Amino acid sequence: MRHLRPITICGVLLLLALRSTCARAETGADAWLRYAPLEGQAAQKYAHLPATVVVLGDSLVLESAKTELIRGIRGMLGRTLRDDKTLPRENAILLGTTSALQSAAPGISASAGLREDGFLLATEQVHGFDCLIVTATNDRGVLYGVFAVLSKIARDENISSLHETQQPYAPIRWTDEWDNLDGSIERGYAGPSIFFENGSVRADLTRAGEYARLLASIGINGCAISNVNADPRVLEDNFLPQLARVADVFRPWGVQLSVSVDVSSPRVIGGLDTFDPADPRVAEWWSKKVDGIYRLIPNFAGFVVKADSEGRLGPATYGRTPADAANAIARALKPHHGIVFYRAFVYNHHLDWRDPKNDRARAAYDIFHPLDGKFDDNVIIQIKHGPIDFQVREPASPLFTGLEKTNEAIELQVTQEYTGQQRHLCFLPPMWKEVLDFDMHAGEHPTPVKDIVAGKTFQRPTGGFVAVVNVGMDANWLGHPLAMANLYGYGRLAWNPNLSSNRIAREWAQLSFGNDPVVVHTISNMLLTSWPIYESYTGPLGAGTLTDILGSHYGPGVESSERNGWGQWHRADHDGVGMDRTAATGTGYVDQYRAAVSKLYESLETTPDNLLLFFHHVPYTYVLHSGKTVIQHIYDSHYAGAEAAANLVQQWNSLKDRVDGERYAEVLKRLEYQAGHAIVWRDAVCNWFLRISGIPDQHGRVGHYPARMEAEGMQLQGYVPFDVIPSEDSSGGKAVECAPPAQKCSAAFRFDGAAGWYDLDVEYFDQNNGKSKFRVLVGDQVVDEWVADDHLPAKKPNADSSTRRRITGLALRPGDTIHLEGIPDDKEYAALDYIEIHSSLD
Ligand code: GCW
Repeated sequence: MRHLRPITICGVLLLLALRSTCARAETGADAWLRYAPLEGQAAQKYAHLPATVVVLGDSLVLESAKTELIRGIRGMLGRTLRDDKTLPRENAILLGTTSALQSAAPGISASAGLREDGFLLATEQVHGFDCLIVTATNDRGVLYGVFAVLSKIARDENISSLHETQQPYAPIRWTDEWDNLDGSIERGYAGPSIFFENGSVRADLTRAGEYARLLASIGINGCAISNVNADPRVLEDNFLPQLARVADVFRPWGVQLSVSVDVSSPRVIGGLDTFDPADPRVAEWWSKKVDGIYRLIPNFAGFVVKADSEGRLGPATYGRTPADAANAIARALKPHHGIVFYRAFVYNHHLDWRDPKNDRARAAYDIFHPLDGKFDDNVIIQIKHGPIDFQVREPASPLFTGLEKTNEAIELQVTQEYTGQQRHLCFLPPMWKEVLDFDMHAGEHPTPVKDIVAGKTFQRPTGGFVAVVNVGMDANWLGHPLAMANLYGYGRLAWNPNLSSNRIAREWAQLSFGNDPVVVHTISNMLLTSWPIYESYTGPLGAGTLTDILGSHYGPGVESSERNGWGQWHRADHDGVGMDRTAATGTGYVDQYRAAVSKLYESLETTPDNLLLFFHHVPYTYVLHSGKTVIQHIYDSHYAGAEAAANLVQQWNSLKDRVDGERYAEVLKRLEYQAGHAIVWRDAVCNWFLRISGIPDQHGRVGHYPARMEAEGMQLQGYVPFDVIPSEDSSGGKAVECAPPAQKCSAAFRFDGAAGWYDLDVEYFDQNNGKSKFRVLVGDQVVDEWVADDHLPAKKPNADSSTRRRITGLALRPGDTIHLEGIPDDKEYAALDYIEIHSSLD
């Protein structure tokens, strides 16, 4: 071996020192706008960047563009650009609209055909000086161009010779937030609202401004801040000045404010005895209300409407249609160039489940297709990407081709309501892209969903993209540090749906964690595999997310879909599973698609395996294209999925010391939790299907857990066995609890295995109505203790609260007694399900 010379050792030490500075502690608040210092060679690449920035023009948005540029360059390169107002006598970065640039320096580059919000980045000589030009037709485009330059620098891209035009795919690129005025957020998983608290707009809107900056950096230009389950108070006269304060913090970032409104507002807060859209008094009320809003908020964007849905009032009260309601409101907004998003999420949630022809998936098309052409041109129909409700896999909604003479926007969901609620890693761009790229066959040439919603297919004047995001006051915005990849990915796809998921994942990883190739490769690989992993241990074959649809929408709840009016049925019985939506024998839903698509899904042969149970009811023994039976696929995919979830932990472990300690620890905690909860999912779904089908797992895994000691089978002191409901939510259908008057309980068993190193998995229930304490002892020695203080969505011991604690590296000897102690707290009775013991070498 070669001797290390002292200089090399110094080099190594220096490298280590550099690595530790780059591994700075981070909260995630900066998201993808970290502007972390570039080191050595990477920084050298930008040595010739001009020292001056010149802004031609004067507006809040241009001011943001300039300050952002200065901030980013300062952060990444440690230099403060000079701020100049006139064309320089030295190399410079020029920011301005094309018209401002042309009049200051005639002959300067201008890209023909730039659309609103699009921008041009160009390096060229101006009066003999080398300049980097960022230009657009409007100020917002200039801001977007600045963010693009900064992103290139952060990702180590060359900017010394640029001529690049970027255009948005569609004019509408919005987010919806389901924030309530009391500060709670419907389906929000990252703390309280950044907009509201205690019935008012927050006094401190710093976070709202920071959010607008994040949105602008990915090209989002509109944001509806209040829940679609709307509170009429949002339109009360004394509330409007509060909304204006939010608009003020959005404005510098080119983000237009919107709110969701309740169509019954004219009656509830307007003093009228009706909200009938055909009543002239109602029209006048909306008109006056809207005029008042625009007096305070001149750049107000418009409204979002949810009506006649899930118990909300709507035009049906008066026998009117969604078009009547939408147009009445749209006409009030029209003089101000405002728009109405009318949501197509309208369905009867009291559907008779006994009727095999009933089908919730049909609802949007059945209701909205007959109204095509009846909506005013400032109405946009906002259509969830699938016909049900953000399940882990759905086909594209047939309504996309059901409206040719009506503007459309696709509604996606960044907040992971049905995809793990930011406790499970689930990177959604690959799922969204399946729908966006899906050819709806509405013409001679391909007509993918992305083109239809962008207005390209049917030549609509407007349309685009909306995502429900639900960021909260948690420092990292969405709870899971890796979940922000979904917001980033949404913005990038709304800007350009032709970007690949791979590119988006890599960009995000670079911007959020730096350019270390190992980090970028590992994180993007984790992201890109995460949706298939989540799908495989939750709801495979298109059966829907087999979750508790009546409550949390979180853990497994296979039974909850059935025998109720909500219509998220999978129709599993003793013989088979799946919804028959064919035209021949089922609900006829497939006929809502154009011929080529309906033909594809009508036939069992051509329906892809991953959507089989969405379209067809088949016996459990039906053989998939993969060659497996349906039932064996269900078992195998759940086992493979749980294993793959465990593997995510290993992948993340390999990044220790390569990413900052704070985010490393937070992600690790969540991934370990996910690996445990994937087993809860696996066991609940597999056991449910074993019970109903009676067909055993070919590999003998389901129902057999040799490494497991059930708590109810241990020696109990104080602990009492009880039935967990539904039974598949716990191992063996039972668990033990330490209910009052007991104040401390224990469960013990003798270890009979060979002497060696072992890992212990303790499955316990962490409810949100108490903070029980647990201890594990081997003999007299305490080997672990913890408090069950997580905030899972459950007040009972069930699959939502079931949680795994892994204790690694225990030296066990035959005859050891293992004791579990629980101390209940409040309504949480320190419930225990089982212990599993595995050799540490496995
Ligand atoms: O997915 C369902 C959610 C509701 C939501 C509704 C909707 C805001 O469970 O919480 O209500 O969709 O999209 O309107």
